[in-house]
Amino acid sequence: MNLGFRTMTISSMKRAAAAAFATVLFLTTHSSARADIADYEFRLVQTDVKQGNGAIVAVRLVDKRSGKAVPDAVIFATRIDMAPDGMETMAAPIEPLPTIEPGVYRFRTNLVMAGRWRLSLGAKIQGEAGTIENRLVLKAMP
Ligand SMILES: [Cu+2]
Repeated sequence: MNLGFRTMTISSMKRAAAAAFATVLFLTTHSSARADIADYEFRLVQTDVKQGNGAIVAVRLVDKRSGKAVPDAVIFATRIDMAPDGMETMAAPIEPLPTIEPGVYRFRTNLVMAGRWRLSLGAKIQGEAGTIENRLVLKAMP
């Protein structure tokens, strides 16, 4: 009776260990194939933008592994300021524009001053955990 109980316990432990091992194996093999939020980045479509009100800044969200543009990201944070030229407090209003090309995200802003501007973006990507946060530097041309 006692022996039988122990045998059963050991065999069930073995089963549990085997199941746990299989789970680890599954997660390991599958996580290596899965995308990570670090596999994505925003890139400026153009680094030089005409200075002034109504300036349009466009970024492409890229899957770095394939180089393909990624549509349908949810951009929840945008800020544009002159931090690269030592004017971090000099920020401009920025608003999203409708998408024309999938994976390209456009914004209208007011680049009141010529020089370097920093565009900060925070976004969520469909099917990916975590958030992407990028800071891009563009140049407002007089
Ligand atoms: Cu400035």
